[in-house]
Amino acid sequence: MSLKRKAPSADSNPNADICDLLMEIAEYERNVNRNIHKYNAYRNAASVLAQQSARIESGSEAKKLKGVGSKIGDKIDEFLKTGKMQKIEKIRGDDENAAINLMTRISGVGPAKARELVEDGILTIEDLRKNEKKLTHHQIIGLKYFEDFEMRIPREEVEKIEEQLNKHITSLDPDYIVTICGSYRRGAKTSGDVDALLTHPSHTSESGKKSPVLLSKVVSTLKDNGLVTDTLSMGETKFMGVCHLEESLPHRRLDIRLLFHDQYFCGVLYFTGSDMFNKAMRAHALEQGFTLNEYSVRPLGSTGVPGESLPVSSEEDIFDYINYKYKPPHERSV
Ligand code: 8DG
Ligand code: CA
Ligand code: CA
Repeated sequence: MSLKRKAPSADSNPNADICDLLMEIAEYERNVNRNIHKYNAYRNAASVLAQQSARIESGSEAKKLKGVGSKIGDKIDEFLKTGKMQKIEKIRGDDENAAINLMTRISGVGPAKARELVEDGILTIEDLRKNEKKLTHHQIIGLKYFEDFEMRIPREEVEKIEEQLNKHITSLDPDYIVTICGSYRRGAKTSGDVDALLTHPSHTSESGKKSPVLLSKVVSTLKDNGLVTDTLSMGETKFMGVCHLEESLPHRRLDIRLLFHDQYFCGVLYFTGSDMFNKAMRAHALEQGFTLNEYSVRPLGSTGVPGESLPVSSEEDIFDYINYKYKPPHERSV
């Protein structure tokens, strides 16, 4: 999963401008100050605001919303009255902040590495391209495709990538199951990357390590066919890399996760997101006495200890267990 989160503002959000500013401050708090607490506070406020159907008219109105505290409320008020936020002006005016923020946009570069580079006097992408020896393999590939990875992927292109993945993977074995999750599965018109989940009926938590299904074999096939061009990182269950459809198109970020067949739908639910939706659903599960994660849904005993994983053969099963009204993927973009 990338660390880079997107503003939750949708096309129809009447507070989109405020949400974007709050997300800009959120990112500054995470990337420059490394203050995850403030990062979450700004992000939550932006998310709550994005869910309002009408334009917020004042800071005091904003403060009435759960998730908007008094300091953030004041900033919203300042913006509504003056059209500006001093905090934003300050953030944008500081070259060092801007450079740290820029560096964190490179795949594989986190806030600590970004600060280290800037302290070494590297302030631009051009500077960094002359100093590749400071970077890991992942970061070098992230830098190589910096411009490409910044571009959103049109839905039609994800459809083509999906088609190619399916074709090559099922030619290896027709029983493989591939699902593209993330924003694409939620129906988004564009996506930041491609989140592919993979399973096979013979690959279960029982068969476990003895299973002959290997992610490395799948990735080799995709490389042989030219769809996958680079590897950022490769584990037994998670591949992070790069794919490319044709010369005229940018290179795209592709993640492939291999899941056990009996845990597949919990994974599909989790990786479809959005992460705000997941948070809300997990909280509801707890209220109903269940613990839910990317692998399983389990009942909590009277002492709060999770029991055995419940059998799941669809996403609907999970909603049913925790007594949550089923929401199709396109209604999960909160
Ligand atoms: P995008 O790529 O189009 O920008 O959006 P996305 O597909 O929703 O985001 P993503 O970063 O690719 O993450 C895919 C899913 O992973 C996301 O929809 C829900 C799940 N997820 C969580 N928590 C987190 C988290 O902290 N970071 C990330 N990156 N993903 C998370 O539930
Ligand atoms: Ca992703
Ligand atoms: Ca994604």
